[in-house]
Amino acid sequence: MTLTNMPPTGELQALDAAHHMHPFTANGQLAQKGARIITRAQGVRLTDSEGAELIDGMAGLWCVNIGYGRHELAEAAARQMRELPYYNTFFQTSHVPAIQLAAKLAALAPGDLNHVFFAGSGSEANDTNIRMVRQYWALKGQPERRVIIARRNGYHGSTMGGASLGGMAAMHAQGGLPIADIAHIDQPYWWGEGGDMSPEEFGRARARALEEQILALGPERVAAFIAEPVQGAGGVIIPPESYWPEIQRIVAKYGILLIADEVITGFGRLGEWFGCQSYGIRPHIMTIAKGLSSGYQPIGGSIVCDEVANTLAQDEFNHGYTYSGHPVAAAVALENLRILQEEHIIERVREETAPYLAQAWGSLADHPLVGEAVSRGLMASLALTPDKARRAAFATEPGNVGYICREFSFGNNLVMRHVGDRMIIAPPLVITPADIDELIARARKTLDQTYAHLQAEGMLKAAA
Ligand code: PXG
Repeated sequence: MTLTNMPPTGELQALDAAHHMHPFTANGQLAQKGARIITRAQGVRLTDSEGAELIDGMAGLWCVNIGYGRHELAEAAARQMRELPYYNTFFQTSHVPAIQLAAKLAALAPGDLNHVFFAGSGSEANDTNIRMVRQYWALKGQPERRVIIARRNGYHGSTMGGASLGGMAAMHAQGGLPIADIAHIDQPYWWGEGGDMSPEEFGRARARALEEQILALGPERVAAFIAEPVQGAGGVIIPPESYWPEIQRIVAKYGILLIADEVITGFGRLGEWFGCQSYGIRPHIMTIAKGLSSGYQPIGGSIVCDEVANTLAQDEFNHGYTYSGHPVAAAVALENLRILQEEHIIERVREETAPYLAQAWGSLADHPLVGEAVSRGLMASLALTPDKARRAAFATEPGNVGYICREFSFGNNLVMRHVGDRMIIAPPLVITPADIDELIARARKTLDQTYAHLQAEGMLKAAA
């Protein structure tokens, strides 16, 4: 549909409200207001149905790593659809795109992560991981090792398995989650939960919570620990440097499997191919999705180490999806990886844009409303606070101020999300320093407007 024959915005909004159920949305509320309708995109910019141009500070949903408008991916999809639009890999068949993508991922992934099980999304891949680690221990003669330890405020997807691994209280509150044999420990969120400890002390303490949980459960019952190198949906929580080395030590000590959920941190977000490389983490399994295809096609998967894959190979693994390794999605992912590699996009993040963003975003810390402004690679967050010195929360319900800030941001044509009262960005990896300057200018204006609004409404009060 071109802009010339597109129905008016109001008509589209009415149809949307009448028939389209949005994810993670109070649909009644949205229906009153009307969704903003995005019609086109190029580079790091979106266009809406009214012709306004927005900076996409979230790369879609943390996924459009190479930016919008890359026709090479459209060509790859069209070529593959003409040649072989679909075939499965279940019953002793394979196809070229799945083979090539698996081999490419094995080459890119660190260590002996040499085997790929494909899924349609990050959630599905984490469901695979639950099945896979439990089956691994069963084949090892330790079927009682079933418990997977995860973290509160971690995000691992929205399927029953993924949401169970995740530590989102609001998700667990609906639908009887988590499933059995999942345990949660606290997150390494120093600004919000670190109290009087230094970040390094706190990072070690929160890592040791893993050891305490293992001992409480009984080490012989623990199958795996899963975590995001940097929590994304939880609010871009960057762990203290002391955290991951201590986790790594504990995982090795008890011989449990480590699953790194790289759905957001994979494919360049932290300035390396994988977030694990940025932190020196050595996982047995990595969850991937999003940046694997830059969101141009839905595809995810698990990259698995030799030991786990070779053990699983001893028996039939009773698991798989119709779209595991979908040829069109795999062909598009391959083209995406080619572009990331040949255009040195990840090196540019590491050497140029991440340091630039760190400085520009960090400069927002001088704003009266900002408690901390932090980034790692091209993911960044800031904490809104009524009292910087005390790292205080607002007296009003958590998330109210964040929501107000997000509304101003949207009004300023900047897509910046809120998670509670943290504001977050994760722009396409092709963002330039000039784009970053524009993003920061809009973010600062947004903070000024939010501050003035809170002042006028008497909302600058700290919680007791
Ligand atoms: N793991 C991580 C770390 C994720 O961020 C998933 C798994 C699930 O992937 P799928 O492809 O099934 O969505 C994710 C997804 C948000 C938001 O509000 C984040 C995600 C998805 C939807 C919303 O930040 N991350």
